[in-house]
Amino acid sequence: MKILLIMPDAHMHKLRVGPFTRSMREAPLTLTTLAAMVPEDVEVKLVDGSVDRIPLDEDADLVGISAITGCAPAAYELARHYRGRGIPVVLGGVHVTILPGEALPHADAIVIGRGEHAWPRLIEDFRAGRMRRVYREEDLPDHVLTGVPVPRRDLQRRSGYMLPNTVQATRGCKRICDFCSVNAVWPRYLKRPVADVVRDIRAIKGNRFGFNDVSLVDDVEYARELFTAITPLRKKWGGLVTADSLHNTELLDLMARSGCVYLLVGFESGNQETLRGIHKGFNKTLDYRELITGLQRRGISVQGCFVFGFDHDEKDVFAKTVQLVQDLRVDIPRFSLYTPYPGTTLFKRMMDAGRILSYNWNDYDTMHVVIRPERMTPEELYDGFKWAYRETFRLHRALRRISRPDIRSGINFVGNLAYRIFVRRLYGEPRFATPYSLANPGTPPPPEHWSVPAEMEHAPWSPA
Ligand code: B12
Ligand code: SF4
Repeated sequence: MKILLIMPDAHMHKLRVGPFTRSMREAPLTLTTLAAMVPEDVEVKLVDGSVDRIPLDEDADLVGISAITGCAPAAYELARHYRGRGIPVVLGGVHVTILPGEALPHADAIVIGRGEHAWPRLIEDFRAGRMRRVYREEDLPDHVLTGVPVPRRDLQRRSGYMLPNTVQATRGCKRICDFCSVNAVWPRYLKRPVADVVRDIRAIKGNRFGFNDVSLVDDVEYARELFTAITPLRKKWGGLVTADSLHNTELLDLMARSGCVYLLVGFESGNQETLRGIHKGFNKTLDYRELITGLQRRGISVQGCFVFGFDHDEKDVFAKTVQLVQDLRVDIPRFSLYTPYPGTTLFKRMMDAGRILSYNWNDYDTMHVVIRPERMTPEELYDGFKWAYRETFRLHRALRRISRPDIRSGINFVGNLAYRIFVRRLYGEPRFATPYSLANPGTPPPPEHWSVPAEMEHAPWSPA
């Protein structure tokens, strides 16, 4: 038996030089984790469309496709293709978990939620000729996520990623920012046993890795235990944390000692009222400078994320933010557009207010304007967003940010270079020419797309 596991091309973060394609991001764990659950006697091939060509003519007995919202239309298109060739297709991932009723007609079977347990069960059922249409993650009583295998990194094209080694210790987040999908997908904060995480890090060849947890230090006790356990491994690592967690200087020291050299922090806005409005009032704008210097003093590079298009944003927000990231000397700034992912409170609020401009999931990459902004036109928001990117990564600004004696790594240089290339794409590629897909803005997901019809819940799959 042969299984082909695919992630569609996410387009962003891609660097093409001649025939070479590279993702300027970390390697996802999605396919490598799923591959590790496949029985040993089954051949498995992994294809990440962001770094590999998708082999449309490949032979396989079963195809599994992972979908995040921005890639859902591409996932459905790929599913149509392989099903057209007579190969059964399983869909899973973040978007399938949020809108299972939308995904189901595109697939022979879907997996809702985490794949550990459900995916091996599905494979077993498929081989025994009793696959069902719908599989769900099982309940975990203690918020402890056991049974995650060591990812099959050997099956992924390592040279395709800026950071080929990734590890995940937790899933979910205890906060509920209004725009964030995380709570719709992982309603509970789950922690893996520290010993399992250490096992995965030990399995890494090389001395650098990234944690792809969305909120690594939400549970401070757990974080302490984890960082203490990985310190002897003497590896350098990066990850994502919330700004408020950076007040804990004891934890910061521990992180730095354990090898942390890079953190992505969602500052989102320089306006406290905006932060309150998006349920992220735990970010205190007055503290930003101190938090950033606290990290830099410890040799940790800061990728600071800011979002445009909030209801309080006036037309001067772009210039103000460009100035702010310079003043704060954010090592690697990153900008996104306020995007109402389905399942979030923002989605509901925008839908009720009739402010959603596009339901075409292709536009949900935080690089398109999909909601009507409150205090400017969609075009003004889009132009301002692109302008802010261009200005921030002008050579003199980037150089000023990165020419500092206290950060020793090449991370800032490479990060700023990557975004300078991204700015060229923002201004050059047809996909970024208009605020959203004007010709195909889609329609709202009907109620039946949010859940699985009762009669399908235990329905058996039958080959077409
Ligand atoms: C690596 C990563 C990426 C990679 C690849 C994403 C991908 N999967 O296609 C890249 C760099 C392309 C990327 C880009 C973006 N990303 Co991203 N990314 C991640 C990140 C940090 C890690 C993914 C991962 O490895 N998870 C670990 C694996 C094990 O979990 P998993 O993918 O959920 O898979 C499990 C289950 O879902 C299930 N499963 C998944 N797929 C399948 C398929 C089958 C067949 C089966 C059976 C099961 C199954 O089984 C797995 C094991 O349990 C996640 C956050 C996170 N920690 O998950 C965000 C995340 C997926 N990204 C997100 C976002 C918002 C973005 C960007 C918009 C960010 C940006 N501005 O750059 C862009 C979007 C690009 C686009 N065109 O749409 C959101 C998704 C929101 C949504 N509703 O889609 C997440 C959840 C982060 C967040 N804070 O909300 N991202
Ligand atoms: S944006 Fe960050 S802090 Fe807010 S809910 Fe999402 S993961 Fe948690």
